[in-house]
Amino acid sequence: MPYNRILTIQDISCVGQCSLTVALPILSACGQETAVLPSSVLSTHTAGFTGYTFRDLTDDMPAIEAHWKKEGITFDAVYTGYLGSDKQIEYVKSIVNTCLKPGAPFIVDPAMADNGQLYPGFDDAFAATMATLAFSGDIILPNLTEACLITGYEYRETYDRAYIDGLLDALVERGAKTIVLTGISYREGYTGVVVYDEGKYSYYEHEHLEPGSHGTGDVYSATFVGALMNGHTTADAARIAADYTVRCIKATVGDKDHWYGPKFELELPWLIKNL
Ligand code: PXL
Repeated sequence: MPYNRILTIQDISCVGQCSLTVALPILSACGQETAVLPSSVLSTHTAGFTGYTFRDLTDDMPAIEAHWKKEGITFDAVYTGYLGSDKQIEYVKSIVNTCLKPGAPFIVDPAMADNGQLYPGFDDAFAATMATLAFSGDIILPNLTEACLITGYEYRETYDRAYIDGLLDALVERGAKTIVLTGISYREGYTGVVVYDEGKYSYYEHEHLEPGSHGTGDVYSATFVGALMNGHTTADAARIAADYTVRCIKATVGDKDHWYGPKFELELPWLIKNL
């Protein structure tokens, strides 16, 4: 198993099973050294809870970058998720320039929206800045809503393969290199992931389970990065991440009190075995 040092930059939602509290254990389970840069600390995530606290850590970022630079600390991959502000995105770009090893992948999950809507606290200006980060990445992991927001492509709830092809063209035109587009459904009861890599389209279909809980996108992205850094191809990493995410949702759906995040911990033994 290749052992890499990965930096992941996203928030800590203290309660809610998303972002860093998902990415760190999953990447560790994937056998990867994982460094974290918390973009902010919230008492809970923002989807379904009200009155959460929000401590912005943007202003800490330049000093953290300077210290890493002084220590000569570099990373074999950088993977970003939920970020809190435009200024933060500019700092993230600088950290990637300073600390990512030459030729190493920069993976961006533009985590900011779902089901046609931006998460609370985000606006179109933020989406435009997130687009600049996404298109500077080597691999992007948007859902359909995020892919539309970063390209300006019309969001539709129902669509066909021609619509998705048009969206992929729009992403490539803006500068996307490798695209892993999640939550694409061509028939009732199923959804899947489109991988567009070196001009080739592939699709991995899996069961569609309702209700999908918040944080499943973060489970998906962290698992994708962990599998990729274990040497799997983009398409294989996308498939492993899909299978694991479906298992996590299945482990959660029966428990109505556990609406706020996926019980991903229960399926970590499966992930470790199937990497
Ligand atoms: O990527 C999901 C996520 C991460 N972090 C915070 C969130 C959400 C989704 O709503 O609110 C703070």
